[in-house]
Amino acid sequence: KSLIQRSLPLTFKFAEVFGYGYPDLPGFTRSVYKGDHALITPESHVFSPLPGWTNTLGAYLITPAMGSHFVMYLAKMQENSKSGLPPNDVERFLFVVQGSATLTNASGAHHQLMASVIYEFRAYLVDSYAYLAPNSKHSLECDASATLVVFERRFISPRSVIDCDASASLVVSERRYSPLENHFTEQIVGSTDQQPLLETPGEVFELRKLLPPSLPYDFNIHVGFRIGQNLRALISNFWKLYTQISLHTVTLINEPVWLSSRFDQHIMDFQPGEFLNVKEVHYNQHGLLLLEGQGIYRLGDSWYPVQSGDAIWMAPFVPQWYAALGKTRSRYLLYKDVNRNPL
Ligand code: UGY
Ligand code: MN
Repeated sequence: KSLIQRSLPLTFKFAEVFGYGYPDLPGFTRSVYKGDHALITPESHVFSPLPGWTNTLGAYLITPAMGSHFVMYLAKMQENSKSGLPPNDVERFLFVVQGSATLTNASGAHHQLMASVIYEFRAYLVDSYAYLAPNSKHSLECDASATLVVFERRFISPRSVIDCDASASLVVSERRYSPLENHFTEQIVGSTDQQPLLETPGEVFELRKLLPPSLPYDFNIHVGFRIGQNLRALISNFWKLYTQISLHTVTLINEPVWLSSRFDQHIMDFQPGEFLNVKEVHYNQHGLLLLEGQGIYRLGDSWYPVQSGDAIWMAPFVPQWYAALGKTRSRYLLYKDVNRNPL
C-alpha cells in the first residue's frame, strides 16, 4: 500500500486522462458506432451500478448487442466495494487501470492487484491483472478506490482431449454437429484394430470407421496426417472428432481440461512513429483499451485520432492498423479470441 503515493503524470497514464476527455464541447464526441467497429471515448461513458457488485459503478463498452462474443466493461470500485461473480461458465479477465484492490480466491489466498504508481520519483509498472477460470469462486475487494477493465466470455469447455504418448497416424475431420432431438452421441473409446477395414474403391488408403454409422453422428473422416509425440487435440462441446489410428493407441480423456484459454490478452507497445506492419484482416475479434499515448487507428475505411482512455471494438475481418504518434509511447491492452476452431 505504501507504494500508492500518487499516480503517473497526467499525459502519461490512462487513469489520469480518463474522465477529462477530448475537447469538452457541447454535443461533441469522438465516439463512433458502426456495423463492424466502434470507438468509445471517455466523454461517452455512462455508469450505472454493476449487478452483483457492491459500491461499484460499471460502464459496458462492448457487449454482444454489437455482435461480439464477449463483454468488456469498466468497473469503478469505490470505498468498501466488492465484486460479484460472473454467470456460470463464464471466464473473466481483470486489469487494473487505477488504484488497487485485493483478490481472494476460493482457497483464501490473497493477491494485491494494483495499477502503475510512482513512489520516490520512480515509476513502478505494476499493471496487475488476473484471469479467473469459469465457475471459480473469487472476490475482489477495495477499501479506497480502483478502476478495472474487465473482459468476460462464455467458455466452451474442451470436453475431451486426445492424448498420444508415442506417435500415431490420425485421420481427422471436423464439422458442426447438429444435434437431433432424442439422439445423443456418447463417448466412444475403442482401438482401431478392433474396427473392420472397409472397402475403398479406387483408393490405396485403408479405411476404418471408428464411430457408429447411426443418426446422431453427422460426419465422417477422410484426411490423413501424422501427429508427433504428446499431441493433444481439443474437442469442444459442439464438435466431434473422428480418429482413425493406425499405429499406437490414443486415449480419450473425458474431463474438461483447461489446456489453454480462448482468451489471448496482449499488451502492445509502440514508440511514436511506429506502426503495425501488417494491415491486419483476421477472423478474431478484438476489444482494445488504449492505456497510454495517442495515434491514428484505422478501422475499415475510417481513420480515427485516438488517445489513452479510448476503447475500440473490432468485429472479425475489419481491416485494422495503428500508427503511434505524439511524444510518448502508445500502450494498449488487447483481447483476442484464440485456440478454437472458428468453424
Ligand atoms: O494480434 C493482433 O491481432 C493485433 N496485432 N491486432 C491489433 O493490434 N489490432
Ligand atoms: Mn488484430
